[in-house]
Amino acid sequence: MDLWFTEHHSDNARFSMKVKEHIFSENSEFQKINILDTYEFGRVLVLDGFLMTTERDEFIYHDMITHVGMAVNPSIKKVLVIGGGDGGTVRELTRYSTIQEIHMVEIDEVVVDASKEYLGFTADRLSDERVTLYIEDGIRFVKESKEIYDLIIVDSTDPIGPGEGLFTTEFYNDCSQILGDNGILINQNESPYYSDTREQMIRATSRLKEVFPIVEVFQSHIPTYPSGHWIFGFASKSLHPIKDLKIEEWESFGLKTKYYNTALHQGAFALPTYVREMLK
Ligand code: AAT
Repeated sequence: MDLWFTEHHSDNARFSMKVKEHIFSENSEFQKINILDTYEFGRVLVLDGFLMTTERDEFIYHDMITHVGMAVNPSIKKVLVIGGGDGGTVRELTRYSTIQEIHMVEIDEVVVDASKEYLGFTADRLSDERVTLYIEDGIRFVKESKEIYDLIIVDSTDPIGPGEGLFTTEFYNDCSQILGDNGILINQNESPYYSDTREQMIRATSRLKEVFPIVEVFQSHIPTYPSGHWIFGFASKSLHPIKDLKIEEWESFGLKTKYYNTALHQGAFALPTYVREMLK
């Protein structure tokens, strides 16, 4: 009999993929973790029934969550990643030889260990010598940290369960305290399409605006996330994502990216009218 994984995208819409093999399953202190091998999307990481990463389309998410900030401030040297236990965001960051320190704060050690074991395509750079891994709640880490970062990437689960506090005004305020004057915060900011994620996107964006003078959102196409239309937030104390884009400097890194490029960077901030109106 065929085995299928199904994610509920709304009360009336579901998304399914045919499973080749169920590789890993564990209930951690924080969430239910599953890793599956699928025919269409390769290996996939599922937390509490929601897809986090797939081998086939993770490049889109990890390119967009990493390179947009790096191209606005190519001098970024010290980066904080909150969440991101699969290691994909850290992998993209380690490609910049100019980055000196990467701190990653992931609440769930089981996600990291399982990713190292079964998802080498994202986790293989967690051993880079510039990376320090903290197994800790990102909310507390940010509140107590005395460091100053150039870039904070919030690579979090959706605002239910352990990820909920990563979408609050208080958390964004704490992030702002540990960002330098040219600091940038990038977050995964949900989707405008279905009603649940739409409300989450609107709320997160307006809370970012309470804290940061510059807030813009940008979009990308992620086939395995609900509706396939996904939004990221860009927040900064001083840098604008388009006016301050450093095309030549970023090109001079010579990175070969599969999704991101500087033309797409500019286009990604051009939003569909219905999304613009939601965020007014
Ligand atoms: N790189 C894409 C994968 C993720 S995983 C998000 C990670 O955030 C998970 O490993 C989860 O354990 C971690 N996390 C959740 N809450 C916290 C917290 N409070 N502190 C630190 N880490 C946390 C993102 C997928 C996005 C999915 C969109 N549908």
